[in-house]
Amino acid sequence: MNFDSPITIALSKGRIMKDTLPLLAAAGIEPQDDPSTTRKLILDTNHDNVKLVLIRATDVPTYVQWGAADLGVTGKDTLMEHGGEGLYEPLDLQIAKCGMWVAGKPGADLTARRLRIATKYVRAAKDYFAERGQQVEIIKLYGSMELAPLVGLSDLIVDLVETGNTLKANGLVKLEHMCDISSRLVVNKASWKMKHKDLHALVETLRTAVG
Ligand code: PRT
Ligand code: MG
Repeated sequence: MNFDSPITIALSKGRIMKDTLPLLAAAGIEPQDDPSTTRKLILDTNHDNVKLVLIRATDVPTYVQWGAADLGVTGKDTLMEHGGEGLYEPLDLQIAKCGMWVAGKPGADLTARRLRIATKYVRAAKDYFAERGQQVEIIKLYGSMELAPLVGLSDLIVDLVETGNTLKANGLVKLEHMCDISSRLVVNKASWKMKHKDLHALVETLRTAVG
């Protein structure tokens, strides 16, 4: 591919990076430094016009929304919490897949009144229980949700589950499947108009690479 406009792509280190690099490589984009070990936050690529910015997973939609990056890769979970303002979501990259689940101790009663739910995913949890017509108290956490039911902070958690090993190691079980999660390509709405030729071609190349 050839890029006429400067393009900035936002990625987060970890599983999203690992699964996105092969897709970018299929589009002919290769970072100059090893993104998993470098301490740089802005990486040059083999294209003069294309840069990668490495940011915290939860910050990717924000950078793209404000146009600090033209496009980015972010988990559907993160996107749901962000709300998606100012973003297009043209492509499901089918990577970093997992499920969003209600989990808790075995036999926990999901229909009990005034359930306390600990989660990083406040918006998703609120919407889910509101749809069931259930009043719940949401406790916002930033990580290690699995601890909450063990120490009596909450009755249940809402978290992502991939293998189920983390729940199992803490004596918790999956109780209800909320939705499937995968990572999405997000594009800044203004960039999509102003750099349409380049971004459209890139999205279509990535679509083919995803298969
Ligand atoms: O870590 P940081 O606070 O910077 O941000 P982050 O946790 O959002 O980033 P990262 O890189 O950990 O996750 C990026 C994206 O990967 C998420 O937004 C999800 O869309 C996706 N993803 C896929 C997952 C998982 N699978 C996953 N298993 N993200 C997190 N997990 C965690 C889960 O929260 C739980 O603690 O792994 C644990 C469960 O894994 P299993 O295999 O034991 O079930
Ligand atoms: Mg993490």
